[in-house]
Amino acid sequence: MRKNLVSTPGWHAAWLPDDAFAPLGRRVVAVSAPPDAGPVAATVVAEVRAAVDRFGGRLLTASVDDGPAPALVLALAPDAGLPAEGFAVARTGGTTRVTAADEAGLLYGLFHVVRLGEGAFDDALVPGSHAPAHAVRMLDHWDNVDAHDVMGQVERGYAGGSIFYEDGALRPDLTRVGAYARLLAASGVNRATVNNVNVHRTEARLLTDRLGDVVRLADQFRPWGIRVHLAVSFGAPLTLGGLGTCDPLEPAVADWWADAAARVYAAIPDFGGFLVKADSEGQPGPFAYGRDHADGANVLARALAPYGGTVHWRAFVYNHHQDWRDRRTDRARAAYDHFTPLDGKFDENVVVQVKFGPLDFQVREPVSPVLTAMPRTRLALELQVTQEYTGQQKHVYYLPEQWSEVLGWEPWADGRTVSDVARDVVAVSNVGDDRFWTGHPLAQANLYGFGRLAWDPTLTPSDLLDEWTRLTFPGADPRVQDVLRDVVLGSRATYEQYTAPLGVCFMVGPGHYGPGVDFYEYSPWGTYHFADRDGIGVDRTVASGTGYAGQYPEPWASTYESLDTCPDELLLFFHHVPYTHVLRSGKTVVQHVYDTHTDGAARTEEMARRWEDLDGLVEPDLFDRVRTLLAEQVRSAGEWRDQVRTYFWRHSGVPDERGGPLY
Ligand code: GCW
Repeated sequence: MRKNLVSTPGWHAAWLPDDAFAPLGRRVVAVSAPPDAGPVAATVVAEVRAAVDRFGGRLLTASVDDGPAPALVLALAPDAGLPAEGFAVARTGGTTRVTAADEAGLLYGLFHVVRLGEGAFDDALVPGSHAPAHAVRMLDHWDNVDAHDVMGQVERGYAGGSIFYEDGALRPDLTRVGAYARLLAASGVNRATVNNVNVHRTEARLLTDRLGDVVRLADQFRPWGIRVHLAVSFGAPLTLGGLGTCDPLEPAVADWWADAAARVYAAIPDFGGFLVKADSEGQPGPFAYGRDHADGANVLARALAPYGGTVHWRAFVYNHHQDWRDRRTDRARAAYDHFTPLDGKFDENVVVQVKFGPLDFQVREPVSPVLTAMPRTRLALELQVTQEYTGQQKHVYYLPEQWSEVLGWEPWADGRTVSDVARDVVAVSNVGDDRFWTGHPLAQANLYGFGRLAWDPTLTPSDLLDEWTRLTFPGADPRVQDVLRDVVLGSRATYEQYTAPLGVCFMVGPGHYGPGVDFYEYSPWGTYHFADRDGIGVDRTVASGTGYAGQYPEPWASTYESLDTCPDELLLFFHHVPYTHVLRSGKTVVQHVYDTHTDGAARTEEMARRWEDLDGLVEPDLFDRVRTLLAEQVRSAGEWRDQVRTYFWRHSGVPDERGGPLY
């Protein structure tokens, strides 16, 4: 048990410490796969070999029949009728047998056994088949090759530099990228985009003369069953190709993309495809030529199609030069207005990638209606593991609590969920070159949870946390699990309590951290609360507002439209109401704001106190890092509490009936 308290050198082992492999490593394990099965199968053999070497077990490869009876058999069985990447598990006669559809399934089966620990060798093991709910489970990296003047090496990155690039170049030593790929594979991720969607000058060249960098990254990811994608600039034919245009309907432009794709596939045969942010926040796109997003996406899709590649084309398109005086323009409407008329016009290998909400990864937004309105288009749900608006990895914010809600939301209230509608699930990575990978050590649970939920969206956040805890702290004192549950579970609700209330969005300060109630109110990026002396909120109804509520199918259009049925937590997203409006909870809006801010900030103090119980039970540097960050969370939550409460008091003149301090 003591060895759990020793820090590992280099980077933290996260959810794959050696000890997590002890139950399997102590046993006789047979891997049954032809020698030419491929690089992922070779990884499985290497993983098992390392585990048995460390813990005294034995690896059988040639034939399962000679030698001692194995406790575990991992077998490739392409004809067993299992779905791609899937595997089946059963236990008979003292042997646990994992049968896999393909080499990726073999690897996922191995990590399944690791997750089960001793349970994998218990005769009570429940047999079953496992396959991913989503074929594409992708992490997007907003990493820049050249550190950007404002955004740095990783745009919206809160965990140090990039693990890929440093000082304007690919890192010479990519060992850590391999270790990262291993962690991702163990969580179920199978795709990675290796550069920022804001494609700047140097990064654009990853498609051309810097392609060798992508080749080297793909080499690190391939053994782990992860295919690499590249964010490309729509303007590349113009800026890199010297064509004088990037009009998607110009044949020379189509030829340029076809050549570029051919070169990429010659170098990386299992390349995944392109990711594009076009006509969005200053990135070039088809609008400049009077073309639409289908024209733009299809020209790239046709270049990739011969090789089986896809274009992930982002729906994050809105006017970021809005005049705050203009009360009709509503940023929330934009993606739907731009994209839904194009349903059916995208080629089959185009995936329209939609942020989960209509705005921008806020703590509380309704689910994007775009996901409900493009039945003839392949869709990807885009989430954000990096905590841009959710505490920037200084605050504990357990994202699976939000993602489960989104994935399980039923747009038609008929059992069909967002997970059923979105074929791909994508998220912006939260990883950097920080020793703990994610800055905040507990933010590792978000990265882990993303992969697991993309694989199986029905897993509960609390089970996922326990799973992550068992792997990350194997053999730890039982108090570790108790404390982690106390600190982590409910943290999304706590953050929501002390930040922007009732579905009002933004209210963040510069850099999107900390309170800034009016910071965006008069900005060109959109207007979010319209507070005056009488009330607050955005009227997005069809009857009297921007009409956004009408973008939903029934029953949600009517539910959101009416003050009587709109859920409290989204009230101010859909309605402008007096401060004294009574919520469905029975409280007035203003008293709700006072109470939640007082209680939410107080809760962070309890979280910090609870963490102290782990002193001496986890590695000292992990303990200290979380302690320091919790102190910052307490400070920041107090600032949020005081600013938001005081803002509401000054605007409404209504006192806090609980008598808390107002300034
Ligand atoms: O969330 C916003 C961020 C930008 C980001 C953009 C996007 C990569 O503030 O930094 O740019 O969204 O998703 O494209």
